[in-house]
Amino acid sequence: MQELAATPELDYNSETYKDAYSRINAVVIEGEQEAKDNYIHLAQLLPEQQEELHRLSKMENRHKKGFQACGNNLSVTPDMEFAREFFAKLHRNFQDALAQDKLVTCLLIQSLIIESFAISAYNIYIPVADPFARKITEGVVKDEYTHLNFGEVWLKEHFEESKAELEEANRQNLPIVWQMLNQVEKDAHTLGMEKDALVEDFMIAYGEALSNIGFTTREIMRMSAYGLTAH
Ligand code: PL3
Ligand code: FE2
Ligand code: FE2
Repeated sequence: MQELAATPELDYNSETYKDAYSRINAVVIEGEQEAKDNYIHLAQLLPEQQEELHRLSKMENRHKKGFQACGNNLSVTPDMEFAREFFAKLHRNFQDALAQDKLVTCLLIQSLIIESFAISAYNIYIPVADPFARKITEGVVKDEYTHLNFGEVWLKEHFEESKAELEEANRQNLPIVWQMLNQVEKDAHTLGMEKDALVEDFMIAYGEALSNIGFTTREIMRMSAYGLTAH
């Protein structure tokens, strides 16, 4: 007896699969582009870490190219307009924070929220991906853990003075993540990914990051509740 994936066989070449893929693939490509730009912007606020941030930005560009290849491989044209709309709120909040030199908020949005989002999405995707995309995504997700760590390290070193701004940035941005997930829930399901699993993996990655930075379990519980319940 073999114990393989519990999901029924996915037909990667069906129109249904490819239609859903055109949006999910676009969202991931746009996410990598957003991350690439954000690391360049972060280098303005953290000049002493410029070299490292430029290195991270280049990795994001490679990720973007990898996911573009995944779309190509399935003959899917990514719906980039959908994806830009999908990221619009997080994009605007990052840009607003940047304009006000709010480094802590920028780090929360890029290093914690976007990277945790990527880690959860990619881990859930790997077991149901086509063989070409699986290989690429496995390589990418390893990098994303190091990106999450970059933000953790800085925020841990500056925890006391960053704490209030982190809580405020969490309150403003975490609800947006749940809105984003709702928008792709149906398409993700078509690709064999369940929303509950995505939420669970996101909270594990994000909660662990908050814990490593210095938040207590009680504080993490309180912060995680934002957006899940009505606020
Ligand atoms: C950071 O390096 C990249 C950021 C990418 C963020 C992607 C978010 C995707 C959310 C969509 C959830 C559906 C699953 C997608 C699986 C490939
Ligand atoms: Fe990435
Ligand atoms: Fe990343």
